[in-house]
Amino acid sequence: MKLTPRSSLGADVHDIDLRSISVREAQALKAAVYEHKLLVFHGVDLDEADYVAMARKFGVPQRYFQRHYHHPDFPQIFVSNNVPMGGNKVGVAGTGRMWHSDYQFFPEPLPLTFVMPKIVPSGGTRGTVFVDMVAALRDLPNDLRDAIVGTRCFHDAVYYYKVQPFDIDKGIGELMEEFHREAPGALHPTVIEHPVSGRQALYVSSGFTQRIDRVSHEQSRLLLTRLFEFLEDPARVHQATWEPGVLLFWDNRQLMHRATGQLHGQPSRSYRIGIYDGTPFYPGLPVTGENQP
Ligand code: 7UC
Ligand code: FE
Repeated sequence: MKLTPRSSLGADVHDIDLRSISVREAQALKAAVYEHKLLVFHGVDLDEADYVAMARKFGVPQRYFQRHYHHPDFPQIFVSNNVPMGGNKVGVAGTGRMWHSDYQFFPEPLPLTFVMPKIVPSGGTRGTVFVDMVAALRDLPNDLRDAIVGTRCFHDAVYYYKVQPFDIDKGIGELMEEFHREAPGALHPTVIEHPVSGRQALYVSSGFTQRIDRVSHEQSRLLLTRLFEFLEDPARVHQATWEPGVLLFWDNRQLMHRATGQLHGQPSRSYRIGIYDGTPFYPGLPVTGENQP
């Protein structure tokens, strides 16, 4: 195995057969993802069963709360896809195109994410972009940091609900109510501590973060607008390009991300597996994922 840190963010990993790694090697790679925040594996060739088996060595694979995202044979695989499979629509097209951290809108967020591009549109800009939330907190203007330290934010994903065939004739309000029955949203500290390294990171995103708790509406809007402008400054944004044979692996406690670069109508498919890593998302939360089937 050869691990090469990138000058910007993350590290590239070459010369590794993920099909045959041991649980101990997986633990070492987990330590590497906590350290580097993002790992980009190269030369990866795993089928669905291999992929799920590999993921189990890192922790408990997640089953996404909405079944229409699931791969028909492997419910642990979250399918982002616009190409029919065996004549059927599988998964959801155009997921994760807003800045977010996975499952931020749940009380127990998702610690680690694998994304494996399966069909990569031509053009070369399809990828996932990331912002380092540890570096962002460190670089934040003092007055902004002082204003948000100690606060909590409320997160909600209802505005990204993808309408399903069975939703026909339902009102928007009814759809929102149904979504909130399963995922009512969640409060989290605006600055979280990493349970393994103790690093502090900002934990907000313009996709999911709705407001700062116990702060006036005006003040909340003002602070969040400043935060998002700061975070989304192109100088803070790092690209991991999708290529055949690439597998991305990142730490949701230290990065926010979004999918980029797909032109309308271009075929695109990726397979995500979320990992509960046996550690609370931040100190004080329970160890997540124990109730995954
Ligand atoms: O369709 C999507 O963009 C999925 C998004 C609302 N949630 C992904 C996640 O794990 O937070
Ligand atoms: Fe995501």
